[in-house]
Amino acid sequence: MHKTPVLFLAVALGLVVGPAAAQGTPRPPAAASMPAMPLVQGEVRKVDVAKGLVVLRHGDIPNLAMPPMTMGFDVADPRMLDGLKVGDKVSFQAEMVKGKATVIELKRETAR
Ligand SMILES: [Cu+2]
Repeated sequence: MHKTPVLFLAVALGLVVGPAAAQGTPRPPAAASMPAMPLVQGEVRKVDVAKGLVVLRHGDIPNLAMPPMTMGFDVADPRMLDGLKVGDKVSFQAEMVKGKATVIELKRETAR
């Protein structure tokens, strides 16, 4: 079919390696010495700054062998919760710390 001109245009505009491709796909485990801590997508359901707790509806967390669900997490640093609101979309990394699921990295998506 007539795909060639479209593809050419996409390449010319730099769309082939655009942000959409980079965002959706989980990165393969990093080589070298970086620990393979996957970024997980989530949505904020509740924030409790005083207790350092956040309830997230989260996607698959491979490193915790956890399927998608809604649950509470401790946060490694309460400052992560600054300005966080119910309904915010986040990407985060979670780890078991002293037997509790703990968010060790949290980034608000800039969508809104
Ligand atoms: Cu969970």
